Amino acid sequence: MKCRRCKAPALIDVRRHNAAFCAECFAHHCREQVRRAIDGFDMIHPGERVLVAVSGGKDSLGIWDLLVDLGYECDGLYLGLGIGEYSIASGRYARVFAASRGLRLVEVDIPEEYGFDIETAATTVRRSPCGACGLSKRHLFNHHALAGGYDVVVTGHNLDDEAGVLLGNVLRWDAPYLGRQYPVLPAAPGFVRKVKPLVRLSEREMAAYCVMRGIDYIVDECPMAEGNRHLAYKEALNALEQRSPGAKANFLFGFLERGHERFAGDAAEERAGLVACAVCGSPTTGEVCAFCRMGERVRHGAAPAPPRSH
Ligand code: Q46
Ligand code: ZN
Repeated sequence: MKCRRCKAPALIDVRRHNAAFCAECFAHHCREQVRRAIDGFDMIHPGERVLVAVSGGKDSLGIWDLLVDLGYECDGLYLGLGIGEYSIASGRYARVFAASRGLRLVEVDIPEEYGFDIETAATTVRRSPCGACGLSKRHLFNHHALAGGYDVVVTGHNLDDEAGVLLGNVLRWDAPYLGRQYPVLPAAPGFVRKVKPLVRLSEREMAAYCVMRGIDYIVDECPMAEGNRHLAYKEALNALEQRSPGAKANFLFGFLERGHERFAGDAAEERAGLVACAVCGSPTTGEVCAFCRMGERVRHGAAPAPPRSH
């Protein structure tokens, strides 16, 4: 097996591209995929301040590394979720990576700053842990990006993540979610732009990228991930990909190119008519946003304190 680009012995094959690469050319391939995603979807403009949502896993550390290599000015934001040993270890990986590259990592510890951890919040409001976690992450990344004057938030969702979520949304024909599923969510009053520059790279490519670049990341899955429906969707897509390389990318990019527009109206309708949360100012449909309501209930009905910004 030879590298497609330089003909040296290859270290990894990428079946959906019918290609194999040596370590150096593989890093070039990953950068190219990110560059094409950014240009193709108009994600980040020159001179903008970028905030990377960092979890300590391969995708978030990998995209931070790739963006810095591509010349973007990016800081990281790590959220301490209070998920026991998993959170302690993942924070450590994020800090070590940032220090090794001389990058700025902003840290927000949810139990310390907001008085609850994800598991307790989930039980109190009778949501799944991932539901409570997702709500907290969306809220806090947006809140801290606005407070810190960033233009855009980058998340490490990869091709497998996005295709898995799409499959779930299609199985339920969830029109507002389908309308929102796009690698760029534009800025709106109270919302910073959110982008997913890893949409053209698979989970396997990101793991290989980190190994080849010497990036140490948390390999253990979050203990709350069990029972997450998306895992089943990803497995189903992996079985299809195995039989027919490229199926996953065709499914996702076919939707983005030909299907998404048909649902865009459903998502826009949802964003219209939002008002500012009485506690934190974030856009919401009710008087107090879901994040502040959740915190309030966990703290046993105490009036929610306005969140501190960094
Ligand atoms: S961290 Fe949070 Fe994930 Fe853990 S609780 Fe679920 S959503 S699985 S990416
Ligand atoms: Zn709020």
